[in-house]
Amino acid sequence: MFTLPALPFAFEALEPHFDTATMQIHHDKHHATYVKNLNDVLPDKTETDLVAILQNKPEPKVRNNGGGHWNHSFFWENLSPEKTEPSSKLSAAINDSYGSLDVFKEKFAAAATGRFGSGWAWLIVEAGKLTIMDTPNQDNPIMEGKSAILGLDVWEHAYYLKYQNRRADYIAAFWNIINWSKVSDRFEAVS
Ligand code: MN3
Repeated sequence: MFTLPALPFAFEALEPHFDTATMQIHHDKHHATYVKNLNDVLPDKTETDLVAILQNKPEPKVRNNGGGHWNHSFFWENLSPEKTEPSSKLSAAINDSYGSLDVFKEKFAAAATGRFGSGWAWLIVEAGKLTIMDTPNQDNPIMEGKSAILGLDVWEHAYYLKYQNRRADYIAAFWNIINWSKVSDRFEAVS
C-alpha cells in the first residue's frame, strides 16, 4: 500500500506565502486522491517500489497517480516555514551554473511561468551540474532517469485560491518558504 505522508509543518505554517485553505485542499484532497488511485491500480506495491515503477515507463494511470504521489511528497519536503540557506556546496554549484542565486531564481521562475497548463518546474543534478527543467502533468525527472533536488507545483490547484491567474506571484512567494537545508541534503546525496 501507498500512504499519504503527513505535511512536515502545520497547514497554516506557510502563511502568508501559501495560504492555509490551499494547503489543506492540496494535501488532504489532491495528494490523497493520487494515493488512493495508485492503491487502486497497484494494490500489491509499496513506497519502496515507486521510483523503479516510475522509471519503467508505466501506463497512464500509474504514471499520473504515481507521479502525483511522488511529486507531492517531494514538494512538501522542500517547503519550510523556517528561514534556511543553501549549503556552501550548493551555493557554489548555483554560482557555477548561474552566476548567482538571483539569476538562478530568474531562470527557474521563467521555466515555471513558461510551463503551459499543468506541470512542474525542477532543479536537477546531471553529471554534477545543476540544470532547470519543467515537465507536464505529473511527469517528473526520475521518469527520465534524472535526480531532482527542488520541485515546484505549477498546477492551478496549487495557487488559484490565493493568487487566481497570477502564477508569477505564487512563484515569487515560493522563494520565501524553500527548505534549503533539505535541498542542500539532496544535492549532497547525488553529487
Ligand atoms: Mn499539486
